[in-house]
Amino acid sequence: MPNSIVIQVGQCGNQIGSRFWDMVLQEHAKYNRKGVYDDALATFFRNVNEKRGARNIPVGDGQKKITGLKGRGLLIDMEEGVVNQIRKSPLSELFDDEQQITSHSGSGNNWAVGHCLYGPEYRDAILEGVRRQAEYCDALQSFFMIGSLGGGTGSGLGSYICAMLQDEFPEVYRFYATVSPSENDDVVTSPYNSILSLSKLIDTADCVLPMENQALLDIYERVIAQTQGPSNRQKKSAITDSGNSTFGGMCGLGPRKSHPFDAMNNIAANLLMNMTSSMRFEGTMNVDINDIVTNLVPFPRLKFLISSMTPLYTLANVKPPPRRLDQMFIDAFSRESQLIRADPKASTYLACALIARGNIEISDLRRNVERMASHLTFVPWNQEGWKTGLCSVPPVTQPYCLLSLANNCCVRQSFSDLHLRFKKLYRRKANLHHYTEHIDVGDIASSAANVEELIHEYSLQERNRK
Ligand SMILES: Nc1nc2c(ncn2[C@@H]2O[C@H](COP(=O)(O)OP(=O)(O)OP(=O)(O)O)[C@@H](O)[C@H]2O)c(=O)[nH]1
Ligand SMILES: [Mg+2]
Repeated sequence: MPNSIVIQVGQCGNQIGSRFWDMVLQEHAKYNRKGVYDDALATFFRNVNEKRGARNIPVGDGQKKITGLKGRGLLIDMEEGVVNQIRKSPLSELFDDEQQITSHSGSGNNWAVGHCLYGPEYRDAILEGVRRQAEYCDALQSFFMIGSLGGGTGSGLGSYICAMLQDEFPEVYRFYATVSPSENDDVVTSPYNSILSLSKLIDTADCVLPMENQALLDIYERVIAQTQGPSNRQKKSAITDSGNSTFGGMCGLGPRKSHPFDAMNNIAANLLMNMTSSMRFEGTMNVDINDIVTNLVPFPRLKFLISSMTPLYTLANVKPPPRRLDQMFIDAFSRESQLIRADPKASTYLACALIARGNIEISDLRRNVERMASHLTFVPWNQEGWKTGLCSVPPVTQPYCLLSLANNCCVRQSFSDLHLRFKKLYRRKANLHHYTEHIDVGDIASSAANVEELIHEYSLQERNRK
């Protein structure tokens, strides 16, 4: 079974990463009752208790300390706050000191500080950390990076690390889950950071999974509205995992304060969980991570996959109202379910993957793909551009769910919005001097041109629709 390493960078990256580790543990705890170190666990965890061999890994009650497992991950931030919180939580059992790389002052919401100062300064330490994790793997297949576009560390250092991985591990797939800032974001410089970071990722990642904070928030609010519960507080905790209950599989985060981003981060973490479900569990039609890149990225630069997950209440810890399975497929293509604010049905698909989990038959998949295909527009050269997968293991609280990953031209809307916000600042040279201390103004202009070119390339595909 292939192994993957998670590299979480900056505040947002580490906070989403924490949710991921906690939830992935829950999932394995539910389906690995005997505590056997198996292929499924090996994807993201290594067994560090050789004496125990493959057996007796404490799994499943959410109480016992983890003593036999370490996560295949690196926790990187140029300030200490978030990583210190992880250190104080039961999740800390998962990570040795060598897996945590922090500094003191952060990148001050400045991409250039993260990229040009901290990048070279921490390169050796980070590379050493990655190498060590890679050595622990039997078959390292992919890196999953997580970070925001709007801050300084996730965007600046994160994109630096992605380029470093491209140089040092060219044969290992680089997936990058990005979070774009909402318009009322409190980081004034986020448009600069986003454009500079995006430009680097166009050239260095194999596949980017863009999410927007506004879309995550909208989904969260919709889940709350759909969730039936006696009180608002209960409804909220259904998705935010409030601090009162132990929320975790083998370790649990234990009692802790819920964080405003928790609900949104759960959604983001679910994306990574579902995407890797068929790497981790058995299924009649497994979709490997290679398959996703090969099938969904037809051109090296057009590698941005929009995602949706249905039913929406999969994201909440509540009992689903009875609904038709087919509705889940219809919803997966709706604007409201997308993790960016864009409408794939009104735009052109280059390719689309559907990964279904749980008690779903191949015939359900076929029927729904056939039915949906007539409502969607695919590029003329890839009319049958579907990739489908079935993983028999459902998410923890629901009988089934569906992840859609699509290379769709509507993604350019997300970049156009960021580019517009960038231009507003750049035209007046507002805040620019913070960047030109570290990079040439020409570098900023060429990054913007690179993103504009990407928007143009997606527009061309759109125009070529039949
Ligand atoms: N969804 C989500 N967004 C977050 C979270 N934390 C921060 N953000 C968003 O990320 C952007 C700021 O980036 P951060 O991740 O805080 O910055 P950083 O990478 O730590 O970089 P510096 O603090 O500037 O060194 C803003 O758009 C925030 O709204 C989080 O936990 N979840
Ligand atoms: Mg920070």
